[in-house]
Amino acid sequence: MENKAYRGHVLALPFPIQGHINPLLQFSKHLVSKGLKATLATTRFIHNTMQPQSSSSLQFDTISDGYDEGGFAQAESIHASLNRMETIGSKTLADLIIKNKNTANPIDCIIYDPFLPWALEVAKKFGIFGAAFFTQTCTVNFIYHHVHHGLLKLPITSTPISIPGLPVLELDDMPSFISVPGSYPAYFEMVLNQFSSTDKADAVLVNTFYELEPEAVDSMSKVCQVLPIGPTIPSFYLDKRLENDNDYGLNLLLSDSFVCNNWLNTKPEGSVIYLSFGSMASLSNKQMEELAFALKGSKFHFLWVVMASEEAKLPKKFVEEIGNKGLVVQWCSQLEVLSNKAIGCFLTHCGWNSTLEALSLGVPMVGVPQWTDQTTTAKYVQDVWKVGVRAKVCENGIVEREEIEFCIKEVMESERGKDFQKNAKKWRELAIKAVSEGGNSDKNIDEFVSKFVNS
Ligand code: UDP
Ligand code: 7WV
Repeated sequence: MENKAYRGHVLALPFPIQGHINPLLQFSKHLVSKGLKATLATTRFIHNTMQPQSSSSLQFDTISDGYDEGGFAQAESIHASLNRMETIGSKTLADLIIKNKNTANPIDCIIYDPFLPWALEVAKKFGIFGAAFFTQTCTVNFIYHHVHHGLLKLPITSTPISIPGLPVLELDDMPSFISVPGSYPAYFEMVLNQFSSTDKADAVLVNTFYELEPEAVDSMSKVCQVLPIGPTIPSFYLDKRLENDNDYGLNLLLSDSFVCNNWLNTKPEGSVIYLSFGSMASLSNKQMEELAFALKGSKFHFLWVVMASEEAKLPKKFVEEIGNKGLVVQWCSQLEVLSNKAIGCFLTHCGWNSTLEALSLGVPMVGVPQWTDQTTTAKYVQDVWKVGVRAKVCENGIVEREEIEFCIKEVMESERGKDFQKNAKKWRELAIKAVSEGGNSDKNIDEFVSKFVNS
């Protein structure tokens, strides 16, 4: 293996959570298909708690974020965890680079999550090509870029907000760190800090595709050259160009595909609502209750991912009472579910991966965003991509059961719903085109590789 003539060796360093690992892992597989060796560096904690899929064409290695035993979510504070990740991450990343130095395939390029801007400094210390890989929409990145450079002053005192290349945005459409001043200051600093390093990065990659946000990509390209390379969905679900690429292959939680598929396969086409709030779900008891009652009251079947940490928030006896109408699971293979014909709509928190997966598989959505970039993505789902509705939130911050039922009906059975379906199919076609040979994302991947590879 070590003697194989690779065109180069890239090291991919994701922020160590599911929603950031998936896209960088998939992108690495693309690079392997272009003749490169790719190593994905996870944390020791992640490496010790799960098994990467053996069929994967990637190598796996580790750095430490300083939380080898319990993971960084166990840290005393967000601020402390990010600092520790920087100190120990920088040191162990350097060790990893050194370890590869005198081998047949030393590291030529580091692709880092800009949530970890220190990775670029380490790369530069070793004279290695460094590429930032953004895991949120170009729109959201551009908003943060504006704030970081003082072009958008906070707190926002007049609305709507105009940013070149973006539709006019209301306060509620902005990322939560902006619309809810003072919320998660350490994370807000982290998302703004993404731009502390991009001027020095040798390339800036974004997991989106040009057609989804052409004006945002064009606007941002005026300040730094951005290369949209997405969607980073396993090839099996798009153009099927990569062999054996039908799963992300690094799942932090176990799913029971057999149970989900069997259940879905007994349901008529387009008859099931799929619900998930992603890997960091943390809803209030009241919100869980409103969702539960809405589902019970609606006439549609549903498949609901309720993570173990959220289960206690379900109304008592809910699972028994719904019978065969609904299936509640702790985790699923979301791509498998979304591509099942039985699914008619995805009620989602609008995490960027989930949204991109729904667009790529042509599934219309009900957006129930919770925080971070999800609010902005939900705005686009409804008003830009026109593939669904965004649920209205009451003064108490809750989306009430009547609103949930209304949104579900809009998507599942209204005239507008037919348009959502048509538009979703269109986005699927465009996503396939973007990653296929000669498509915009495919060309950008080639351009990226040519920046650090000689042959
Ligand atoms: N996911 C999954 N099974 C589930 C729920 C989610 O495989 O039951 C995957 C989903 O396909 C996506 C990722 O987890 O790739 C979640 O990322 P996203 O950006 O949507 O949300 P986050 O977890 O970062 O909030
Ligand atoms: C995890 C922690 C903080 C943030 C995110 C994930 C995200 O939005 O991707 Br800001």
